[in-house]
This record gives sequence, C-alpha cells and structure tokens, in this order.
Amino acid sequence: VLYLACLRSGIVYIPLNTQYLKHELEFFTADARPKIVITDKERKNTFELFTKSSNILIIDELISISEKIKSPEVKYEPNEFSGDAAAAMLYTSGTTGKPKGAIISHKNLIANAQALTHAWNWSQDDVLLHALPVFHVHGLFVGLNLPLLSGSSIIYLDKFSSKEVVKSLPKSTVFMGVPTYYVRMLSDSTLTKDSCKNIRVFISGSAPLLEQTYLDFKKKTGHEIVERYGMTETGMNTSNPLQGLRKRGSVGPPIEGVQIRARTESGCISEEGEVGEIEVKGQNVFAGYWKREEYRSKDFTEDGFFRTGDLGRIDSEGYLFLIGRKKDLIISGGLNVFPKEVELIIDSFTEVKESAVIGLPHPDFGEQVVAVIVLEETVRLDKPTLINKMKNKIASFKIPKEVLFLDELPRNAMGKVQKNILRERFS
Ligand code: MLC
Ligand code: AMP
Repeated sequence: VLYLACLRSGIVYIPLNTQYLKHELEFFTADARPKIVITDKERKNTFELFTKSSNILIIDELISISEKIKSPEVKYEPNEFSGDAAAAMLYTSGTTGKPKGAIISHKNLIANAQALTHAWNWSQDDVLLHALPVFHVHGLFVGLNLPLLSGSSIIYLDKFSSKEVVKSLPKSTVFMGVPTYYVRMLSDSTLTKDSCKNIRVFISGSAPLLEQTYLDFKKKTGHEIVERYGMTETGMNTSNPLQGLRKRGSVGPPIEGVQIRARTESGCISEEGEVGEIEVKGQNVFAGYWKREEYRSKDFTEDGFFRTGDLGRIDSEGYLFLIGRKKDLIISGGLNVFPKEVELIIDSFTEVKESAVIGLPHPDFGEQVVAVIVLEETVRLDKPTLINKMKNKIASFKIPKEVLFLDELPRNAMGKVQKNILRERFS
C-alpha cells in the first residue's frame, strides 16, 4: 500500500532490505537523504542516531490510521507528473564496495509492466502466488506491477517457504521466484503434477537456473520453467516465450520494446553467437544513478545502451545465452553480494593482511560467498572467530559461508588478484 501510495502521489520510493544493519542503513540514509523514513519501532532509534533532517514514521502507527483511509470523505487523487519523473530508487552494485542508487521512472515501470503483461499473457483472471521479498525489482516491480496493471489477484506470503508455496499452488495460476525457490520446492514431497494443475506458468530469474533444476522440475510437475533476465537498472529485458520455442540454457529473446546486443572485449559489436558484454536499450532502461552524472559515459554507450556487466551470446534467432559476468558480483539465493564490500570489512581486522572474496557453487543458493584470507605473520584467526566479528557489521546473507586461509594471493603481472585462479582451485 505504501509503495502504491508513493507512486500515486509522486513520492520517490526507496525500499531497503530488512536484513540491513545499522552501518548499512546509515550509508543509505546519508546517500539518499530521504525526507521521510518509514520503519518499525525497533529501528526507530537507529535512524534517529544518524538523521536529523528526516521525518521518522512508524509503520505500526500508519497501519492504525488505515481505517481512516477507508472513509468515503477522504479523497486521494493521484498527482500528475511526467513519465520521466522518478518513481523509485533502488540500490544496486558498486564495484568500489558502495552501492549506487538506480533512479527508476514511472515510464520505465509502465513500459516494462506492459511488455511483460503481453509476453506472459497476463490477464485479470490470473492469481499470482507471491513469495518474494518486496524490496527488490523481482518481488516489487515484476511481482506487484503486473497484477496492479491488470487488476488481477495476489496470494501474498510474507516470505518464501516451500511448504507454504506448495500448499497455495492449487489456488494460483502464476508463480515466480529465484532458482533457489525451485531447488527447495523440488525436495518437497507434496509437489506433484496435481498440485500444479492450475498453474499457467512458472517463471524464474535473478540468477542462473541450472539445467538440472529445469529438467527435474519438468519431470516432477510437467512444467517447463520460463526463464527471464533482468536487472535493477533495466527491469526485465528478455524472456523465453510462452508460446514458441523455449531454449534450454537461454533467457530468451528481448521482450517488446527492448533492444539487446553484445560487445566484444575489443570494443566491436559481437557477431551472431560471439560472446560479449550485453548492452540494453529501451523504455525500460533507467535514466542513471543518483549523484553519478560524471560516470554516465562509463555506464552508457554513446548511442544510449546501458552496459550491463553481464557476458553472453545472442544466437541467430535473437535468443540470449548468459555465460558469466564481467562485473565482480556474487549472486547467492538471488541476493547480490559485492565482494569489495565484504573484503573491506575483512581487511579492517588487524589480524588480516589481505583478502579476496569469491563466489563458489552452492547446492541451495546457487553461489555462496567464500573468503580467502592471508593473515598477518604470527597471528591466528579461525573461521568461527572471523564470522563472529563480522556479524554486527553486515547483513548476514553477505557473511562468508566458507573461509579459507592462504600464505599469499595469486596476482597477475599488474598486481591484480587473480580471482579466477582461486575459483578454479577451490570450486
Ligand atoms: C538468507 N540467508 C542467505 C540468503 N538468504 N544466505 C545467503 N544467500 C541468501 N540468499 C541467510 C540468512 O542471513 C541467515 O543467516 C540464514 O541464511 C537463514 O535466513 P532465512 O531468512 O531463514 O533464510 P531463508 O528464508 O531460507 O531465505 C533464503 C531465500 C531468500 C532464498 C528464501 O534469500 C530469498 O527470498 N531470496 C530472494 C532474493 C530476491 O528477491 N532476489 C531478487 C533480486 S532482483 P544466519 O547466519 O543469520 O542464520 C534481481 C533482478 C532480477 O536480481 O532479474 O530479478
Ligand atoms: P540486480 O543487480 O539485483 O538487479 O541483479 C541483476 C543481475 O542478476 C544481472 O545483471 C544478472 O547478472 C543476474 N541475472 C538476472 N536474471 C538472470 C538469469 N535469468 N540468469 C542469470 N543471471 C541473471
């Protein structure tokens, strides 16, 4: 309701992950300088510590006034503003260790919701089973905007639990989630062809869907999961078609109004099938990052394509196959972790000489955060102690699941840590 209220009144909505700790909340508040902070009672004091200029409202108190909102005397007309006006700002990747705010306009949201409505044949009769968090693009824009635009229904779960999801599948027509959701649902014995008989489409995105998960899901339910590809900065870019060929291992061709291309390392536009960095253009693509105007030429090409940092190839039928990332990013259970941010925390401990944080395969989360550490001479530090030291510093999903100790990190001739060597050695 808050999100919709912001959209209609022209307030720029900035959702934050509820797992963030004080240090992270402080960064976002200082960077965004919000006029209003809406939070729970527990976090009120935290926000009061570092913001003098924001109004801090408590969510429970807002809920208690919701009765008044129902009064017929109170009229809430949407404000009028241009499609280019900012609708939301979502924080995302920062190679320097600091997240950047992506400014997303009303036009971006509408264009993407319309294109997806068409791509996935969304109608008023659909019932979306919604189990995603609503502080990221997937659960917020894809999960909420499509039903809002079509006037269809949502079965809203507070968080993902495979038991609850499988229980609600018979009443739903669409389910969407990150690959981890499908991995977990597969181990639920109550997931059967019968429990999925009303489902029109299962959609996966935010991280690579393993071929094995796709095949196991098809065997168990009869459904071929539709994989799509998106980003905070662009919303959804491509999707395998509902009708027509779904290519395994591909995230499909671009959806309506979106252009994609690949660019090789030498700077040329890739030939058909040739791997390159994926670039995207369309009404779905954001205007730029908050307070980063000077970096625009790094983020966008001269002809207005956004450089995604993802690596892939496009086949003769326009289908995109993602094969990796140029950016140093780990996606664990659909949540992004920026190695630099974790390295900065680990390096701040006096026992540590240097560290490299890498992503390694994980059966549940797809990828897991792993820290490779070189200690100062003659000191000792074990995994539990390190993890404990990190606990009040960053959100727990960013804390390494594994810690490995080395005498030195492999470096290339330029002195850059060779994370590929670490990944090969330890995977
Ligand atoms: C939770 N934990 C994780 C984690 N989620 N660790 C690594 N990776 C994750 N994704 C940790 C917690 O910090 C906690 O640690 C422990 O696991 C248990 O927490 P939990 O809350 O009980 O976990 P669970 O409910 O099982 O959550 C896992 C999950 C959730 C997969 C259900 O992470 C999730 O819903 N992920 C989806 C994220 C998402 O919406 N991504 C879309 C981004 S948009 P401890 O130590 O405290 O016990 C985007 C664009 C696009 O990417 O294309 O869509
Ligand atoms: P975020 O910054 O949270 O919006 O994450 C966007 C990133 O998620 C993209 O740049 C991709 O690297 C990754 N991603 C999204 N969808 C897929 C997908 N279907 N397969 C592989 N990676 C994906």
